[in-house]
Amino acid sequence: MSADGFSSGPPPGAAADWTIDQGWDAYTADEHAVWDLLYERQAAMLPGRACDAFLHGLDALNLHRGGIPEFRRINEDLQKLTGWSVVAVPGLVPDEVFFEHLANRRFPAGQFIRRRDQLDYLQEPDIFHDVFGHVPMLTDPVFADYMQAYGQGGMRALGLGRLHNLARLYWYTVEFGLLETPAGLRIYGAGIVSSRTESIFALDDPSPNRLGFDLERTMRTPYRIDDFQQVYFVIPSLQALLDATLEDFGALYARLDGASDIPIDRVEPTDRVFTQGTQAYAAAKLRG
Ligand code: HBI
Ligand code: FE
Repeated sequence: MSADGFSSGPPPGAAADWTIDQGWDAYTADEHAVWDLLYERQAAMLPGRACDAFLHGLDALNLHRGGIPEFRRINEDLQKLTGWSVVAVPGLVPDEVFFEHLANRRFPAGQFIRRRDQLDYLQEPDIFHDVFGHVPMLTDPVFADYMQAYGQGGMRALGLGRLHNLARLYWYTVEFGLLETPAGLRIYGAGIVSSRTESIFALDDPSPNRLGFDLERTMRTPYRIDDFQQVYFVIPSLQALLDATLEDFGALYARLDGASDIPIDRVEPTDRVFTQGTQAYAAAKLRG
C-alpha cells in the first residue's frame, strides 16, 4: 500500500499512468440525461457567480452539445487553446500519478457519472465535477500555466514531504478559490462551480470567512472535505495566482517548518478580510 492509501499499480484495464478509455459509447441514455440535468442546472445559475474565464471556457468547449461530452472532441478544442487535454481515469489516482499528468498538461477526469440519488452529494470526483468543474478554466492561458506549475511543484513537494501543504494550496485555489473583480467576488474553484448549493453559499452566506489569498497562509490552513468551507481565499487576479508559483518554495518550506497550522475558523491580524464570518459553519454540507 503506498503512502496515500493506494494498492501498488494501476487497476486492471488501466495503463501504467492509470488512464483508461472513456468508453463514451457505453454511457446509457440515463447517464447522458444526468449530465444534461446537472449542466442545465449549473449553467442557469452561474452567470454573475462564476468568473468570466470559467464562463468563456464553458462556451469555448461547447460542453452543452447534449449528453456527456466526448473527451476526444473536447481535446480538439482544448489542445488548440492551451495545449491541455483531458484523460479518463477510474477515479482518484495516486498523488505522484496525478502530479505527473498535470505537469504534462493532462487533466485526469473521472470516467463515471453520479447516480440520480447523488445529484447534490458524492464522495469521489465524477465526470461532472472534473469536466464541468475543472476543465473550462484550463482554456484560460494563465490558469493553464498555473495548473502545470502546480503539477511540477507537486512532484517536487512529494520528494520533500510537503505534499500536505501543496494539497492545501490546491484545495483553496483550484477547488474552492474565489476571484476579486470590479463587479464583486466571483467563483473559479471547481468544487464550488460544480455544486449548486456551494455556488450560492460561497458568495452569499454570511458564515464563512473570506480572506485575501496568500501562499503561505493557505499552506498553513487545514481543510475538511465533507462540509461547506469555513474559509475561502480570494485572489486579485489569475496572474497573481500564477506569480505565486514563481516564489522560492525552498525558502517557503523552510518557513513552514517553524510555523504551526492556523485553525480553519481563525482570522489572523495579517489577513486581508473581505468578509468576517458570522459563525463556524457546522451543518452537514450538500456537495455536488
Ligand atoms: N486524482 N483523479 C484525481 N483527481 C484529483 O483531483 C486528485 C487525484 N489524486 C490526488 C489529488 N487530487 C490530491 O490529493 C492532490 O491534489 C494533492
Ligand atoms: Fe476536483
